[in-house]
Amino acid sequence: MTAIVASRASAASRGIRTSRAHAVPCDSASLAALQLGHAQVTGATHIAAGPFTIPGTQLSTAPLPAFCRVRGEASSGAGSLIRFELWFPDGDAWNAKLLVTGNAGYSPMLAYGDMAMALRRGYAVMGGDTGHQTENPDDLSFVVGHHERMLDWGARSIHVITAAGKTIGAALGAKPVRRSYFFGCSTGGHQGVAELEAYPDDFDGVIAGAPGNNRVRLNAGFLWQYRANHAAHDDTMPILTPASLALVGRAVVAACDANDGVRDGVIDDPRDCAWTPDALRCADDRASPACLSPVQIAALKAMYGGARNPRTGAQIYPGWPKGSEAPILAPDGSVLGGWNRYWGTNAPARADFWRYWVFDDPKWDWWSFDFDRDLAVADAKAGSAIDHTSADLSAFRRRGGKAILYQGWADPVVSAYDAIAYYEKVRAAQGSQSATDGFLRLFMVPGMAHCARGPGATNFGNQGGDAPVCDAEHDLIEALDAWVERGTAPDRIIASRVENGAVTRTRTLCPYPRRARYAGRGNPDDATSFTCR
Ligand SMILES: [Ca+2]
Repeated sequence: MTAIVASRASAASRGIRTSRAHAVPCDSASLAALQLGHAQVTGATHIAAGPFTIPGTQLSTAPLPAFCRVRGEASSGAGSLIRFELWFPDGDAWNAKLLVTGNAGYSPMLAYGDMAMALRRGYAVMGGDTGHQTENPDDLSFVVGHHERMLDWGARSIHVITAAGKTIGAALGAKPVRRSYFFGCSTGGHQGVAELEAYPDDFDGVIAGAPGNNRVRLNAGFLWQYRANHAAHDDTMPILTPASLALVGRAVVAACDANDGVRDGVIDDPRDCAWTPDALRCADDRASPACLSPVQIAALKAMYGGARNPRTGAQIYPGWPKGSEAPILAPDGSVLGGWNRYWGTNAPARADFWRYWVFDDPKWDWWSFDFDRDLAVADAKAGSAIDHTSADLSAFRRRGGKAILYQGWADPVVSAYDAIAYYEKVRAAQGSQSATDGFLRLFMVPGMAHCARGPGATNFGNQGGDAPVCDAEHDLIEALDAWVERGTAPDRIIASRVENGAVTRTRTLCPYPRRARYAGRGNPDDATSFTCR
């Protein structure tokens, strides 16, 4: 408070006029004078209304209202540097709430699309770089010799910048931040779950999509896929190819699409799908583009089965569901999904994770990895720093927090089965479905790949832009806000399928374990033909 008073005085002494009485103006000197504890404002710029060019890209956001763009640095201790931005809407536009966005993969990139979306709704929004500064977003060597950066990346960076953001927001708006929310998917989902567990006072509400919070095991899952897809010690010839996955995807959908009562190219719940790879076995046991060889079938079965401890047989990470295999192409031809994005071609996906986060060995050999002994090493070294899989969310529940988890059934990155396993663990710790429903709900999304897109109805305010209808029944942030502010829990979320700018299908998403069931009559492209049961 002292700092805020001091900076008001300094602004006044320089004759700066502000549109709001007592608000700290949007300029670098005034904001740099704020006492932020482990953070410092390094610059502030007023941005006029209009499209905003996303830093480091040629892309622009949709038009934004005028805002103050604050840049800052935070630190959780020696060796830690976390860069962040906070965007604060002009004038009376601020809704007195702060929304903190999460990250993707191991990238320092901010979720500018999400920030723009929330800014337009009146939120002060922020995002940080996880404590990772390298030119190449996939360079994972930044943690070598810096264990604290692993801690920052996993969760602590969000905690540290959120504390700073609350003070900066209060200074710019001349009133306290009344509500704070977190919004992220993938690594952002990981960060959201970490916040629920480790920093339950940071947020009144958390949205965590496709959470990668079981990170060591997730990367072990990728490694398992790679090894299943190659003859031992042979990195040259994958057993299954993207074309094989497309073949499998077509067969799986043909076999199981109608199980849910609607033939729409989407398997609503892959647990109902009894298809097995043997159905594609080549008649003469020789591989052809139209069928699978015995070796390919064995590889596919190993992948569906998921990683297991060779000594105990315990599941390390579940396999990926049927319906998540095939490459998904965007209209521009880019590949959005499919196992091939993460199984690695000549080296396992995220090999650098094992090299730099676990073994400190740039020459680490994935063929020597032991899924018993070496996984224990990984759990102790990296898991202790970055995994957030505790079922104890009681502190978050006690403080009145609300959390929405969501997960695509066709996600080839985070296995839907792992997201469900985490949810069920939390529910068991709560003791009942109703106690869990009171503060935490998981929405499974049929036909959605990683965080967004896919053959299903996958738009509900989750992909850097507003849902087609921006209200609590159709949009994640609005749903969370209604739950926190008014106690209106999301009993369903209506997702839309948007093609060429038009809504072509709507579908009800239900709080797990309920599913949207087709009533057997009515338009199957209309959410009103489905009920949660
Ligand atoms: Ca279907």
